[in-house]
Amino acid sequence: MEKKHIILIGAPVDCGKRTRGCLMGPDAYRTAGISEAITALGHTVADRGNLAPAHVDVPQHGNAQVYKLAENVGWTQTLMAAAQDAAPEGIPIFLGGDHALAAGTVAGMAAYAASQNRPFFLLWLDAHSDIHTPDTTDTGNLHGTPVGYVTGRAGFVDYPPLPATVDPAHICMIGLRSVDDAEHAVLDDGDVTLVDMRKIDEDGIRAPLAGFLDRVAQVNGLLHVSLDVDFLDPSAAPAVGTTVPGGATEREGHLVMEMLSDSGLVSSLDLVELNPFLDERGKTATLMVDLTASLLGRRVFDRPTRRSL
Ligand code: Z70
Ligand code: MN
Ligand code: MN
Ligand code: MN
Repeated sequence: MEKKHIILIGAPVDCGKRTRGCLMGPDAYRTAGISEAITALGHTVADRGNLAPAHVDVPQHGNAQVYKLAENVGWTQTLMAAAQDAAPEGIPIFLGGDHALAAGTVAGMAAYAASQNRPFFLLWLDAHSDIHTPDTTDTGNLHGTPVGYVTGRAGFVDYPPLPATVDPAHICMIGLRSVDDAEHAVLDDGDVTLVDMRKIDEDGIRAPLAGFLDRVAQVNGLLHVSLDVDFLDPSAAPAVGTTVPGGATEREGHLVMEMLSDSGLVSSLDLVELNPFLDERGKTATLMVDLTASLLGRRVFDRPTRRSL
């Protein structure tokens, strides 16, 4: 794989839901050796440390359930700027933090793509579709809304204006198994490519991902990958607030990352929803670091292995 410059950006976002602990995520990745794993593959790494959210004043949202709106808006502002700042210099990896951070990272990367006149694509690896708005969320947890924001849905009144909206036809979601009614209402007849666990069981994870990557490659697109820990089955990745059984296996996770690596299309990555408080002896943090290494070129063999017929 071509040698890259990787920029680690700590985003200890913990305001996207009520269960606390994701703020420890960035340091758990560092403790699990993320810099060393990347350097070992021949890439260069710059760790920019942890960011803090901009201070903003916003009125209480009309939906009284909405939790910590001001902090979410502040993080969105900060991370949108951080993504646009880092993208010209290398591949930013955002060390989360919960999935609320993707409102900023995806919006920032989409703005960068627009500035380069490159089409922008989003691969969402998650049990959830996270396409609520502050008005449709039942829980008020804004980590369930970042895709709603970046696709330009109404209701994000106090958020920064989007420099570039993401075309739903340029989004592929893989690993879905927990989608709320209000999310079905936008997804069922929409343009997002939906790969739920049934599709993975029937066709394997390779075919739908290959189809999406072909589409990105055909137009020389720029691809942001947002990896939620709960994409994986909780037996492999237990360090999440709400476990959703029936997720992707460790092997499926690695295959996805290896295919992304081979494609050469990935411009940026979110590692989100790791709650180190809930981990088992660092197992989930370590797996997320290993998946990142697969994405950046780590292989068992560096050439295709011989097959017996
Ligand atoms: C639900 C909600 C969610 C992640 C949970 C769950 C959202 N749809 N997202 N965990 N990563 O509360 O809106
Ligand atoms: Mn998510
Ligand atoms: Mn999720
Ligand atoms: Mn439906």
